[in-house]
Amino acid sequence: GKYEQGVLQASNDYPCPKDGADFVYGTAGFRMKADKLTSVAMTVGILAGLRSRKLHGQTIGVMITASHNPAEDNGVKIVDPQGEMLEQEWEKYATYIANAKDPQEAQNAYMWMIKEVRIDQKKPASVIFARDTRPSGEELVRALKTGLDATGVTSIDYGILTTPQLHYLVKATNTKDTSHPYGEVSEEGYYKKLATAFATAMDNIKPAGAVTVDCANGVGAPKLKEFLKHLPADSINIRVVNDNISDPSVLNNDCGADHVKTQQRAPAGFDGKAYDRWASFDGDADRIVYYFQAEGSIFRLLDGDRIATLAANFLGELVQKSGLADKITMTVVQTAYANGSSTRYIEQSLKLKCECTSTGVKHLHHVAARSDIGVYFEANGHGTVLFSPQTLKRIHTHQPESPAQLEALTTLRALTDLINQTVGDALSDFLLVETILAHKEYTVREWLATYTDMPNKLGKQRVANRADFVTVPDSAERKLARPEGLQERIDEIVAKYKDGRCFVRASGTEDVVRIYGEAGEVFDCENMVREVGGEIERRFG
Ligand code: 16G
Ligand code: ZN
Repeated sequence: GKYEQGVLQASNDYPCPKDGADFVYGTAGFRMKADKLTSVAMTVGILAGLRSRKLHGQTIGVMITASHNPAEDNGVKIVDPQGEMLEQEWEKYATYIANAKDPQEAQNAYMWMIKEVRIDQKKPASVIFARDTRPSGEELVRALKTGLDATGVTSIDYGILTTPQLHYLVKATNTKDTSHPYGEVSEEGYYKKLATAFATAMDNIKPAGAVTVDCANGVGAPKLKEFLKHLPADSINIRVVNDNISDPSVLNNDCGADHVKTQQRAPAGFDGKAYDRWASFDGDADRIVYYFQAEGSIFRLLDGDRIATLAANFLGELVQKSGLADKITMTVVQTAYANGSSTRYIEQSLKLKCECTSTGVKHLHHVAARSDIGVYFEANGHGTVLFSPQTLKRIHTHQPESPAQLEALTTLRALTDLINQTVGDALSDFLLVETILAHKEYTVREWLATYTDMPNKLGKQRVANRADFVTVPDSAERKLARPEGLQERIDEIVAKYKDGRCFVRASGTEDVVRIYGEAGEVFDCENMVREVGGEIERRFG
């Protein structure tokens, strides 16, 4: 073989830690304390190269980030050719190579992969990579590069980027010589694509007034500022806060989308007056939530559910006004954590199809990709809109029959460029929301008033073994198959509360089970979730 010697050498340079860390490629790739991750980054280089060779030299991406986690954490994640997440089947290969205990085992694992997946080592391999602002990223990049170089992979280091920017570049690279290039293959090209689309979508429309963006002191800050240079002055009235990327200790600290969503309160540095519009990105800028304070400092969150309903509403109107309503259907994809009122609003007011999937971006993305237009958002603010290739073609070839149809169609076409269709993108989603608010002349208050959330609570409970909590297949995690009898007991509790809904699932990211509940009254909701939590603590804690 060609590169076995290289693999041996590379894992000599970056040996697996002696305490035998159990690395697992999960929903967010590998993620942990950064100093444990060096050998893993090297093996990801090897694996990304194999993946590229397997796919005939198509370019694969590697992103180094730990998103909303603390600054001392880091992570490594592989991006497939169209900007999607790594195919699930390959997660176990990534796990397998990362856990090779010594150089010899690493070499064996590599050779096993070549045979198992049938990889032709003579095929070209190409990988592009980037990292967020975490200082540990530099060392991880060196390790990654060692794995790539050792196995003859052509690579490009894009330096510091947001996660969705890297996804964009992967797709742009792999489509550049096709009849439908996704965009110019550069960071600049990404800004130009968004800026042009935004300008078109906002043509003759008055911007929605001042907005403040909390960038979690992460990579979103410099990138948002860079993007703004591509916009004509006064096309948006924006202020960027929490933009300190020189002090790692402040990254995601008391700020950012995850903090705002889980704490249900404004970030550090909040100085908004009543009804001022604010948004928060997370640490790698793939999530966004909006919020404001009502009179009496009451905090109001406009989360992923709100962005999904806003986007679905507006896109639906555009499709109709363009004269495409009988040719294009739209689906909204949510998880069980979506507020029940948002689901009812989508089905009953917007008259759209709504589907519920398991938690995790790949599940939502997959279901959304089956529709003409698939709008998907997790409540936590990660989401986007997918247009099927056929739908894109329809939108671009449709002949408008009136000036009004042309106007709607022009905006719709611009939105297909404005929306990052590879993955949730805080910057792109931000521009989408700003566009919609401007068109609809909505204030945050009017946006919130489109429907009223059910009182809800997200609790968690430590248990002896969370793997004992198994959900029913195809239930979108809304029902437990095991532990035996627990679901029946939950149903009994829920039945006591008016309009109650409650489900329990094991977290994929924390050693707890999560308990989500909704009920007609705040007081009932609190009691119901507490009662279910108590039951679980007593029997399984
Ligand atoms: C991961 C998922 C996120 C999900 C979260 C749930 C991806 C890229 N990320 O962060 O979508 O909301 O897990 O966490 O899929 P939990 O399992 O702890 O509730
Ligand atoms: Zn993120």
